[in-house]
Amino acid sequence: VLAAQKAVTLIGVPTDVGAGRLGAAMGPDALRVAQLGRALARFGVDVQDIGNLAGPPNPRGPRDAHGLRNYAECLAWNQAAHDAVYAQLQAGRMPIMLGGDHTLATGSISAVARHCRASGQRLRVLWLDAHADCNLPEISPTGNLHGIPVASLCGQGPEPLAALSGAIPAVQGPQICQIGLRSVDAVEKRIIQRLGLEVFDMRAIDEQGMRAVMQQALAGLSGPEGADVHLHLSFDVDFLDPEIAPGTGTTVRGGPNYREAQLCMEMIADTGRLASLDIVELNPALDIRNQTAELVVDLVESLFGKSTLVRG
Ligand code: B3U
Ligand code: MN
Ligand code: MN
Repeated sequence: VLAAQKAVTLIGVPTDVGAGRLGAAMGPDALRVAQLGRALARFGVDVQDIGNLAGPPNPRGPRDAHGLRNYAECLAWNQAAHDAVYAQLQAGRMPIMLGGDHTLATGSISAVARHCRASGQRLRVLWLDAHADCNLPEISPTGNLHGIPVASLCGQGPEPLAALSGAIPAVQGPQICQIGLRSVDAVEKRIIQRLGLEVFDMRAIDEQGMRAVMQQALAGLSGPEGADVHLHLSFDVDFLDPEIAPGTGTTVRGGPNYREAQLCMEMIADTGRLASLDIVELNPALDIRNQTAELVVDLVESLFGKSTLVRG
């Protein structure tokens, strides 16, 4: 196994309160139907599935005075995600959060940031997504909280969310590397710059290829120089091209194909530093015979070292 941990805990977080359409709340069970746990156990990983966290239902509310929809419910779910992820990190296990919409990364990554602060590790976040997710409440075109987690983690936006890790900001912009972007709002482009995020958009992948992009994104992680790095992967399923991954709420054409996605995961596996993972925005109501969930399981297998040959 090439992940940093041999003990993994699956944490289902069944909510779509941060999304614009319903269905991502069924993501955790679709991943179980696709046998995610069994796939990991085949690599000799000790897999524990603690089931689904509980939280408020989706009120499908309008935008509030700050421009956000379902804010109180989002906060409750993120607090629950934070607590569950932190407990698993403290127990020395690798948390895999099964979302749920991408708002939940505020909770999970806040827990990882808290853990890294306490243990003196350096945190690196890889954010695979078609979107930048760094809107601010006032400028968000939709008011959906799954469009703001990166800004929240970097200390922008509503205070209780930004403060979940116990420190503001939970993460510095340059610690976050976004890959696969192809739908970024005009104001978000300025926020990306202001926060200092590292971004490899689809144009970078087109021009340089996935291999060169991942080499840059993962620079310094392998070997002794990366020994104290905790690598967190936040995997929004809409990162993938909709031709191979239709089961997600905000598809954008022109994403990585099957081979590019596999290479991306294999190169992350090669670092040996992966220590926590979010799988978010899987929407079984939009999927075809659970194929997107099965693809995600296939890719997570690569993330845990299922490559063809022994290399290096
Ligand atoms: N940037 C838009 C669209 C969006 C972001 N993330 C998703 N969609 N999934 C927004 O609503 O903030
Ligand atoms: Mn996202
Ligand atoms: Mn997205």
